[in-house]
Amino acid sequence: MGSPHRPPPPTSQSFWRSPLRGPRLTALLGVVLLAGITLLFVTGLLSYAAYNPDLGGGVNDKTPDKGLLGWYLFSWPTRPYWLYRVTQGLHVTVGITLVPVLLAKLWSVIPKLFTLPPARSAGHALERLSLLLLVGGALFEFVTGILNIQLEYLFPGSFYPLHFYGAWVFIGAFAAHVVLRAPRTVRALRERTDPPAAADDTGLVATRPGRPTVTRRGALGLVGAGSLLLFTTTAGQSIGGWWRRTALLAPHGGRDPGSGPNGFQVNKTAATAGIRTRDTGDDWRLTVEGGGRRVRLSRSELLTLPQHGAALPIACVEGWSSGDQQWSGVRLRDLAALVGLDEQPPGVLVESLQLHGAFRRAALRDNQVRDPRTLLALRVGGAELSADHGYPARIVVPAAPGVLHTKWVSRLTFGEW
Ligand SMILES: Nc1nc2c(c(=O)[nH]1)N[C@H]1C(S)=C(S)[C@@H](COP(=O)(O)O)O[C@H]1N2
Ligand SMILES: [Mo]
Repeated sequence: MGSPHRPPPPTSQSFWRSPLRGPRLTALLGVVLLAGITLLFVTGLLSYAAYNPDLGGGVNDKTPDKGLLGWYLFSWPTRPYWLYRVTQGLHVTVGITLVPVLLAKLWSVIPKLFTLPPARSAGHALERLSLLLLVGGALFEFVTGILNIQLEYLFPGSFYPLHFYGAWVFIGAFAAHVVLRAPRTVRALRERTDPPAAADDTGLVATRPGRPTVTRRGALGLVGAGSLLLFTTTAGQSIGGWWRRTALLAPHGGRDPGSGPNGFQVNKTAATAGIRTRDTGDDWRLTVEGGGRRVRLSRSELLTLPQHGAALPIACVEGWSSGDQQWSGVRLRDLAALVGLDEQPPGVLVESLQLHGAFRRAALRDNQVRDPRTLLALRVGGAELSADHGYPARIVVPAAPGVLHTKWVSRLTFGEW
């Protein structure tokens, strides 16, 4: 026997009492998410293309079984040189900024999660299943993305496949949701106010509303303020330089990289990569292979080759950037010419001294090798590279993700590998 004073269960619409809920609030948050998530998806796809995943041997590809999901891959360009810094900075910054909006949106529809019966019809069952993929997919993508930024590969290596396949599952459910809800959203945005519960066919409006503690405008303001706070404490890591100090939430912002020409962001130190000083001393040689030939060069020999400069940033998938640094060293295409590949040099496999780790080697495409700003850098900001920045030599490539900027290089193989 139900006592009149027992609170209703969450499966009852009268359990949910906030007078803020309603189709208009949900629609407003939904439109912001539609714009934001579309941007996240596009910049995410671009980031994957920027990794050169379809280069021979699958050296760079963390999702070799992607099949048709790689349909859109194209040759990532080398200009403008700040391209990846912008696309990935947007991906990470917008992702973090959207967190309060996503949480508010989920809050605004949470009564629907408990609706009984679980399915009224086959169509309704299908719709609820797609909502499961939608909500689960959104949470999964945000959580894996944020963990990757904050904790430096909590799931080493497997972050990429998780985030990649998760994105496709999520975006499928998201597209279906946008199409199904478009009419309702447009209607809710046209009507200036949310309907009273009696006229509400969305099941969002409280049937027994409690007393408001904040106006709807105030609630939206809180969400916006939360987003703004996250934005201002994150964006600095992508902008770099002085702005890094404002990046309170960006994990790499706090680590002091020291001062001087080498005083900028270090992702992985020589010590953590297991680089021993005796391997980078006078006995170090660079092996250049290709076109059936092989040359070995000491660092002083490399310094007698024509030296070129390029102002380029390191920009990591995690969203941070070093800002433009003045690198100098030998053009990769000049090194290809040393083994006779001076006309239309091919792509290159770059290998480092490092014995273990996912990023000890990387493949660059022919357009990257041919760009005159792609260097085997020996110096930065007029000084020798520091051990942590890749001494004796590291790769820099315009517009490419940080992961392709191999440090402690020991071997270059042009063409087939
Ligand atoms: N040998 C080697 N090179 C490497 C890496 C690595 O782990 N090992 N990390 C890469 C990644 S993911 C990035 S973002 C940049 C970071 O460069 P930095 O530490 O000089 O800022 O170096 C790249 N080069
Ligand atoms: Mo990176």
